[in-house]
Amino acid sequence: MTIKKYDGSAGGWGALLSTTKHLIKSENVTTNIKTLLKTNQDHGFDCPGCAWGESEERSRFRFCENGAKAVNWEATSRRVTPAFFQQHPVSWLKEQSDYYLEYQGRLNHPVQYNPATDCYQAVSWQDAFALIAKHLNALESPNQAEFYTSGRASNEAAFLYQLFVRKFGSNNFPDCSNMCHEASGIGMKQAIGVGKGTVKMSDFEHADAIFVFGQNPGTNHPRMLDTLREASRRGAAIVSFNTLKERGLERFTNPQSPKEMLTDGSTQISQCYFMPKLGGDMAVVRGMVKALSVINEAQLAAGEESIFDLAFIAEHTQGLAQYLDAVQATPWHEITEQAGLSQSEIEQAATIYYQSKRVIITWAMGITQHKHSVNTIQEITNLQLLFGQIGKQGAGLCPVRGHSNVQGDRTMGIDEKPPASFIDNISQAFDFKAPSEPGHNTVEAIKAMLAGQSKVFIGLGGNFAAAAPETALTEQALASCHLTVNIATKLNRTHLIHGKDALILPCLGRTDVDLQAGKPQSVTVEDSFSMVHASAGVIESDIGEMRSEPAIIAGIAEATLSKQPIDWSWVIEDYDRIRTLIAKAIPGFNDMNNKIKQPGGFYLGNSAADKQWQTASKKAQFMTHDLPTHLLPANLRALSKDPVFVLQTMRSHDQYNTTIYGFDDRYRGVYGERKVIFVNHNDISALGFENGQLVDVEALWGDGVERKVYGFKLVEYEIPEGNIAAYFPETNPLVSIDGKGDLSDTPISKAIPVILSTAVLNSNRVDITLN
Ligand SMILES: Nc1nc2c(c(=O)[nH]1)N[C@H]1C(S)=C(S)[C@@H](COP(=O)(O)OP(=O)(O)OC[C@H]3O[C@@H](n4cnc5c(=O)[nH]c(N)nc54)[C@H](O)[C@@H]3O)O[C@H]1N2
Ligand SMILES: Nc1nc2c(c(=O)[nH]1)N[C@H]1C(S)=C(S)[C@@H](COP(=O)(O)OP(=O)(O)OC[C@H]3O[C@@H](n4cnc5c(=O)[nH]c(N)nc54)[C@H](O)[C@@H]3O)O[C@H]1N2
Ligand SMILES: [Mo]
Repeated sequence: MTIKKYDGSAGGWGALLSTTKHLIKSENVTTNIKTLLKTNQDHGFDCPGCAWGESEERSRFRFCENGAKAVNWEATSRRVTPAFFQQHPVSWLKEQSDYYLEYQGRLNHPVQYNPATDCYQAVSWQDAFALIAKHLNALESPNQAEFYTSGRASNEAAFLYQLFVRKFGSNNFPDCSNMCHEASGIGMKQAIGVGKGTVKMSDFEHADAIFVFGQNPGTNHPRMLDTLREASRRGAAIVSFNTLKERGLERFTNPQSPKEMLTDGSTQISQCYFMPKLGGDMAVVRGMVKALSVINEAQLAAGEESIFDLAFIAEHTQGLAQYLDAVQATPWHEITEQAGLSQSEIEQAATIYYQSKRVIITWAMGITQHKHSVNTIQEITNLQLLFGQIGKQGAGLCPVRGHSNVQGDRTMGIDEKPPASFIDNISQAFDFKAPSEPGHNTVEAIKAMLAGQSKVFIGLGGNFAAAAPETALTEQALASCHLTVNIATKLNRTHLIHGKDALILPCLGRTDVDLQAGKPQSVTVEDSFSMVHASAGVIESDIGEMRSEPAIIAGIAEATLSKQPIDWSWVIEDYDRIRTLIAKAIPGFNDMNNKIKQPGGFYLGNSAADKQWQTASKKAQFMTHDLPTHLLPANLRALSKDPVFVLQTMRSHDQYNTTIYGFDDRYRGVYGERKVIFVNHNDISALGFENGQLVDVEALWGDGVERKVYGFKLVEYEIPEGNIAAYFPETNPLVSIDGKGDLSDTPISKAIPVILSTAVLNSNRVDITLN
């Protein structure tokens, strides 16, 4: 392992070199280069890397280093065949690293677990579908099955999946969103009547300031850096709040700009970079509003106009007085203690905010994976409402989604608690009574499986065992099922934690040409800006027995329900037919087949952006909450006699969620190792430890359960004292299944109270490196 401080800008030659390295290492160099050139182009495919949108100027190449990694990873010529499974029993595969499992290549044949040999073995599609139907139809209640979705599934796949499951009789739709942006949806829905971001891509061209909270775009949304770079060059203020110094938020060289590349130029991204404590963002925003209220009062006293947008507030909102009372009642010492920023830093941020006519606020997992995430998002919304920064050009709220179609999947009804209107629409369009009782989210699904209430798990993509909290319990939950089914492109840990019966069903990915009845098909996705557009794979390779996700879902549905409520086989012969059904049932999708032919697709609209508030009061709602107390130093100290740290679990530059592409985290200067803990220099000294030392990490959830991971290397880093950071999924055993966000139920993976001790053993899975 090497640690080498990264002094360059994000992007630049490093990104280009890394893209090239990944291309060259792949077995399909030319095909993959050609493939990359079709990423995010009209008539190309939507990048499976992230849910950032496209600017209207679509002639340019639109891929980034990490998009290239995602594409290469999928477009490998390596194959996991039935012969591979015959040679490698499940018990052996379980001992291998996550990297090893996915590196073996694309799954190319449906396989079924054989307990006699402990191996998966080839099965026909027909027998696989029949086995699923047998298990599902034997259940006492349709609610005894869990239907998981990861956010790569297309609109077409997701729509068919939910239609099948609802006709079968359940709303049990745990999904990756439950672990991701759930709080954004809930927080905004209550406050402004819509659970999606209110901005369009073009708004970034008009914003005077962009506030970025709890997000690492250099790694996770690299195309967003391009947008921020343009904004910064035009003079917009970019203000970042991040507990870590993330290189991509500081400086960026666009690898697709010949001038910047040749002149070694780069663009400063953030004008101000604040490093609050983990979970301190709600206090930061409260402090900003407090500072702004003081400025406001001074203005009024001087006989000047209010700095708040009083006309907007009067016409469009409710609840301001109560909120301002709460702000006034929150003392500065409470705010600064929680925020980990000084009053003057917060005032500086507030000044930039109010001097900017148009402000966009973006956020991701640093905001959504906390206990108080819904409250934080509502505090952010309050600030924007106070200044009329929603529903005008260049302004608004922008939760930056994760998986490339996670937003679309929700629109299509992958929702365990669907609104009544959605259920009515499905019931009417397909002439059956869709179930209205709420189903299970991710955490509830794990609990239902553990309790023996749910007996079947079906995963449409994803890696449930590795992504979900409390690895030991999640694995126990899956292993207790009568049947586990995974529809997947690549082998992963979830496939090895199998039920009594188990199937792995190999599917086509985003980059593959999808032929049905001899004709290539396209699917559609929705980005973070509510743009729906078509995506068609471009790679023709040896797909063996792989089938498309819609075809697999249709196969399962037909075996289980026969031709109810639709003729499944007929519908998948031409995906226009699926879209006709979507158009019939989902608002905003009328004439979908035509609308997706427009370059760039079509905009679904956003009621809040139109200043239509779909809340009970028909107004935008200021939401008033107390600041959280669980992360206050005194409360942390009470958990142990040893120093208690707050741990966030996050992504390295070389991973896609549970998919590990490699062992480097270039911008953070870590090479060849993933089991690291980023920690402040002073904390290392105070503990009497040394930089580079191995430690064991124990979580303290106060429930007496031991949750520990072993043998992590300390890496000195710019991070607030008392806060530490490490990668998931290695640290998921530390996340408690009961440590959930209020209202969102999202596992708290950004604030785990832990203690560190000198490593006693260095166990865990053996990691196998590429070279
Ligand atoms: N290459 C790549 N792209 C991806 C993914 C991937 O794994 N790899 N995953 C996709 C998915 S599903 C998602 S959801 C997104 C995730 O995108 P991000 O949200 O950027 O992902 P994380 O790595 O979890 O990073 C969290 C960031 O927030 C900061 N942070 C953590 N806690 C706090 C806090 O309390 N306050 C503040 N202010 N900052 C905090 C961390 O330091 C870090 O910079 O990316 C998507 N895109
Ligand atoms: N501790 C901690 N835990 C977290 C997080 C965190 O920050 N910290 N982040 C959470 C977040 S934001 C998310 S979104 C979840 C992610 O949870 P998931 O979405 O469940 O996990 P992924 O790692 O994205 O899934 C990877 C697998 O998807 C399959 N796959 C890839 N492409 C396709 C495809 O096109 N079709 C199909 N059918 N399968 C495909 C491959 O087999 C691959 O192994 O993890 C969550 N877990
Ligand atoms: Mo996510």
